[in-house]
Amino acid sequence: MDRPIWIFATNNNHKLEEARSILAPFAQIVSLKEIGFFEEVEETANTFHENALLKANAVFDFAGKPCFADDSGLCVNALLGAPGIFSARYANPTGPTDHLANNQKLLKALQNETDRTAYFITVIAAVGFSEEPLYFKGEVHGKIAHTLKGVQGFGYDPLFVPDGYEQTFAELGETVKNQISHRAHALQALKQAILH
Ligand code: ITT
Repeated sequence: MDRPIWIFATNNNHKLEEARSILAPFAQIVSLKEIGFFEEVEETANTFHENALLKANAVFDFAGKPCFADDSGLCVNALLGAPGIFSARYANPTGPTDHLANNQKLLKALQNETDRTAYFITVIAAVGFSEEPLYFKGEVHGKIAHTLKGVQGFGYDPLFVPDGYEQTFAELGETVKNQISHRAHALQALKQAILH
């Protein structure tokens, strides 16, 4: 049977690669570039759910085909959930995402903290699969390291040590990350709901 075509409404190529590697056996994941969508959708809402829906709706309005978006971030307990929905814009609220500056700002914010527990969260909004939007959530819990370690992945991966491991996501690499990450859990839930 032919795999269904699902558009992934993201401008983040790392997210795209992760989704393709997790969902490839079940669905063809089409990028925004492939459908000719080059707008930057403003994330103006206050929740992961609403921001994911903004991105998914904008692309669904353009393409009219089933699509999903992922809004995600890192929530640090000692920082009362920050950077949270502002994870991409943590060090540079109005300009482009600077992952190194984000990681450095996080290390500074935690320099006097003993509680370094944190979790990544992904909320997927899927539009065009049924009458109403569908939502899928995934989390992975762990700790923030004291220095950046590893070169794989993106964003806060060089600082995030998932529970049960001694290395960061950036050291562990995609095979491990794609089995246990927030995004992996949310994508598996999407797959289960749509394809059973
Ligand atoms: P799109 O909105 O185009 O999908 P984005 O990178 O701007 O791409 P978000 O608005 O969801 O995505 O912001 C996610 C930020 O959260 C991202 O820039 C990282 O700082 C962090 N983040 C999310 N998932 C991550 C992961 O798997 N590993 C490391 N950092 C992650």
